Amino acid sequence: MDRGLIEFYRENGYVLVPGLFAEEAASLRKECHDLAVRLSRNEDLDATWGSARAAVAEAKTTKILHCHNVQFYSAALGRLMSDPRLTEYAAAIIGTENVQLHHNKMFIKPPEKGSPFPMHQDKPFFPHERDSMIAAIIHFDDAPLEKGCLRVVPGSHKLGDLPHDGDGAWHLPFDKYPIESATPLPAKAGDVLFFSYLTIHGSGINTSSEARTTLLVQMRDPSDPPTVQTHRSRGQGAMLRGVDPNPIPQFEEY
Ligand SMILES: O=C(O)CCC(=O)C(=O)O
Repeated sequence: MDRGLIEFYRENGYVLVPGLFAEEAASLRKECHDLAVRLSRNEDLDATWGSARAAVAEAKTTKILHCHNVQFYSAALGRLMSDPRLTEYAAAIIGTENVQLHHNKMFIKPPEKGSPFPMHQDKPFFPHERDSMIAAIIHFDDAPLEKGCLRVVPGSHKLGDLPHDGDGAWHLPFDKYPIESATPLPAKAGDVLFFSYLTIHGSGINTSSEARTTLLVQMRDPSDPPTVQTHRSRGQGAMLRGVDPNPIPQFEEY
């Protein structure tokens, strides 16, 4: 592990680790696209934010395909989340031995019309006591600027909790935080982008001729409890590295 990258994260609230999954990116990309085909037989996978449609003129007709909790549909994607190449960085960034899954989301931004994400912090969606939550975006294909790569405001993880607009689908005010003003982080297939749930981030429209395919994994220290019981899902609480030192039953039995 490159300790310099961890230092970079502490200062900037994000870090792009190159090539972690470069070898398997193409096969995992296919795994994602096959999954989207299987799922879309039974449901509409579009997850475009209403606020994106309202604020970005071109987003009226865009789409983004998504799937929560991929481990219930693909063993390869499930294994990826506990792969030590990912979890060792996650542990070092969080500053813990133990890494717990909060949730994950596969996103496919389709060519020419892939939806944007308004700028936001993730914290309002699922606040935790010690702010240990981080996201890792695993890139399965190249994500240059024109594909709507992630954008961040470097150092914004130090700003604390910012007031968001919305009611559950939180975003920062569009006039103060236009997507184009944030720093784009183009990535290559196999790169992993880690960022704090306090780091301001979003992404633009995919206007390129190829899909942008990613898996976003939200992880936390299992000893950092949520302050609000919200954003719960079936796979939440699974250990990706180490142990849960103080396990408590989180859900009623199904
Ligand atoms: O994948 C992206 O472009 C951004 C996703 C995001 O910000 C989110 O799901 O909170």
